[in-house]
Amino acid sequence: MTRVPDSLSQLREGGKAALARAISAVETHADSDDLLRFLDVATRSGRAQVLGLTGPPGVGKSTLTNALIRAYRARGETVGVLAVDPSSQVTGGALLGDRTRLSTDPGDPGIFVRSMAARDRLGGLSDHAIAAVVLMRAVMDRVIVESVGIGQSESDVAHAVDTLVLCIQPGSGDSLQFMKAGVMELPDLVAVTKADMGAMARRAQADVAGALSLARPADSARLPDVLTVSATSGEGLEALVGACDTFGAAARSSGRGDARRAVQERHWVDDAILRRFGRIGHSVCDVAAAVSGADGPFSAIAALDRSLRVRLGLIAPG
Ligand SMILES: Nc1nc2c(ncn2[C@@H]2O[C@H](COP(=O)(O)OP(=O)(O)OP(=O)(O)O)[C@@H](O)[C@H]2O)c(=O)[nH]1
Ligand SMILES: [Mg+2]
Repeated sequence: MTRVPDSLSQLREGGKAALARAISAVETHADSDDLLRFLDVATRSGRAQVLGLTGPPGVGKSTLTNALIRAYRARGETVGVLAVDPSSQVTGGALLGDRTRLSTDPGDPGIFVRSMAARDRLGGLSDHAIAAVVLMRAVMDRVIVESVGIGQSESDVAHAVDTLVLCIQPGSGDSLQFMKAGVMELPDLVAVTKADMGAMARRAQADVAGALSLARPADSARLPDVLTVSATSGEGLEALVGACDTFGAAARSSGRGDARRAVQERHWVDDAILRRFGRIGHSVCDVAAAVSGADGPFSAIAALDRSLRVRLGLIAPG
C-alpha cells in the first residue's frame, strides 16, 4: 500500500519520489482519514503560484510549458507540471503521452511532471487532479497545469489555479468561438501563441483584445493583457513570464490571491457533493457549516459525504 507522508517536511525532503508516492496515495486510497488530513495541511501550505494554461488542442500549450519550465529553471526555481487530458476519459489514458509532449530532463530533480486523466467531465479536473495540484504547490516553487478544453469545461481548471492563461492560435477564429462560449470571462491573461507567424499573430492579438472588451464591457478597467508569444523562437516569452509574475505579486499583496483560493476551496466542496449526490443531495447539506467546521476542504468533503450516506441509509451512523 502506498503510504501517506507523515508530514509536509517529510514530503518536501523526499523530493520527486515522495511527491510521486503521495499522488499515488491519492489515487489508491483517496478516502483515508490520514490522507484527507494531510491534503488539508498541504492546502494551507501551498506556497507556489499555480499557472493554468488552457486552450484548444494543438494551440501550443505543451511547447509553451516546456519553454516556461526552462525559464523558471534558469531562475533556480523548481517546477511541477500537471497535464490534464480529457481524451483519456475515452481512451483510458492512451493519449496522455501525445498530449503532453514535454521534453524535460528526467534527471533534473527540480522538474516534476505528472499526466492525469480528467475523470469526471470532458476537460474537467477530477478530485485527484485537484489533490495533485495541492500537493505540488506545497512542494515546488512553481506549478503549471496544462489542460485542453473549449467552453465551459475550461472553468474547471480555473478553480485550481492562481493565474489562468488562455492560449489562442493565430488565424483560428478561436477568439470569437471563445466569446460565444463565455470563456472570455475567465482568463487573467491571454497568450496568442506561435508569434513567429508574424502578422497573423498580431491580427489575432487585436481580435482577442476586441472580443475581450465586448465580453467584459463593465469590467474594462481590468481586462486581461493580451500578449503574443512564440515558444519556439522565444519571442515574447520573457514578457509572458513577467506578466504572470506581476499578476501573482499583485494578487498576493492585495489579498486577492488568498480570497481567490478561499472561493476555490468552497467550490471544490460544492462541486464534489454535487457530482456525488446531485442537486437534491447538495441542497440538504449545510456546506458553509461543514467548511467552517473542518480543517480544510478535503475533510469537509469527507464529512458531508459521510453524513449524506448515513441519511441515505447507505452506511450505518457512527
Ligand atoms: N510555429 C510555431 N509552432 C509551434 C509553436 N508552439 C507549438 N508549435 C507547434 O504546434 C503544434 C502543437 O503544439 P503542442 O505544444 O503540442 O500543442 P498543445 O496545445 O499542447 O496540444 P494538445 O496537448 O494536443 O492540446 C506542434 O506541432 C508544435 O511544434 C510556436 O511557438 N511556433
Ligand atoms: Mg499538449
